[in-house]
Amino acid sequence: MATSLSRYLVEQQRAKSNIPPELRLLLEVVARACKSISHSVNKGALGGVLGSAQSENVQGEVQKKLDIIANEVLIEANEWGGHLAAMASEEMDSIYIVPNRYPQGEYLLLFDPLDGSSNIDVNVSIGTIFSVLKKPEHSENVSESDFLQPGHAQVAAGYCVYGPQTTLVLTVGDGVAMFTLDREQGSFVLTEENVRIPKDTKEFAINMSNMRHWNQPVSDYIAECLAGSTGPRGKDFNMRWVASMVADVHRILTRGGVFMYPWDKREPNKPGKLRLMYEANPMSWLIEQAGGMATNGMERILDIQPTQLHQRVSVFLGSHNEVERVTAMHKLKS
Ligand code: P6P
Repeated sequence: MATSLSRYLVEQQRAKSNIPPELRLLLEVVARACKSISHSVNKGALGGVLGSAQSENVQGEVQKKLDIIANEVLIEANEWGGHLAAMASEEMDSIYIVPNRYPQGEYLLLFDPLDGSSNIDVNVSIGTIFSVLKKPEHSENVSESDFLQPGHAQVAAGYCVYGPQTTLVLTVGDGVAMFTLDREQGSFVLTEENVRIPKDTKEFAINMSNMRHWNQPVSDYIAECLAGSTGPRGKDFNMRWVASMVADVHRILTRGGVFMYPWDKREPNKPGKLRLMYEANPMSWLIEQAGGMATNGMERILDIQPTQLHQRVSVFLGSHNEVERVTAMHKLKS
């Protein structure tokens, strides 16, 4: 008998008491929202959902129609349930406080509603990334500062990748489980649990077109990979870059690898491109829970104390020994 997401969450709570009813409701609501987003994504041109929305988000990026649709789906699915106090999204300048007409709960939900949107119009995998925090006890009226918690405070994190399969990947701090959407049943079915990333890899993911902008440790690390069996690594490497973090991370969770989006000289005041709160933190927790490692080149991403909701961070994550190596190269140069 296939294990549904609901059964997995109930049995996880029964065994480990780490998914109280309100959190289970939250995760099931997010999963239902991802099913709805998957349906819209899969329609593509037939649903009139491709192309630009002719607007910009807080990041100054042009929003795709599906970015806005996915954001609205997540807001509408979660605001009435009584499990959340507020939400934060890559697509919204400030937090969304649950309206007074609904009861407020003890959780905070953060998400990148549709990551990798530059791939939407070219039919390449994209995804939804989410992170769950608890509202601080002392907090009467929820505010943005309540969200500024380090990644190790997350109580749940995951993503849903909209690719050849629609797969939900989740951790509540007791390993990583994967659920594939059974479209005939309309439910997510457990297809992998206790996901483990190989400690070593021969595959790296980075946008090579930025090479001239990297700092020395990244240049040195990539040069070693490119030298392959003729260089200090003594083995040849392969390269992948989907330009969709969800797709790259899913590949790494599935077969290992190292993903890098480092700081570069183009905008020296920006620590990196990716956002800490709703991209790097949830993905880093998943990677660590699967036996991998995630740093900003110098420190564990999950230990970074946020100061702004939309702050960015350099990201090195994946197979433990590779991330350890490139991090050590940064520390040597610091
Ligand atoms: P570039 C997508 O826009 C994203 O935020 C991540 O999903 C992805 O890894 C990265 O940016 C791609 O950036 O500069 O290669 O297009």
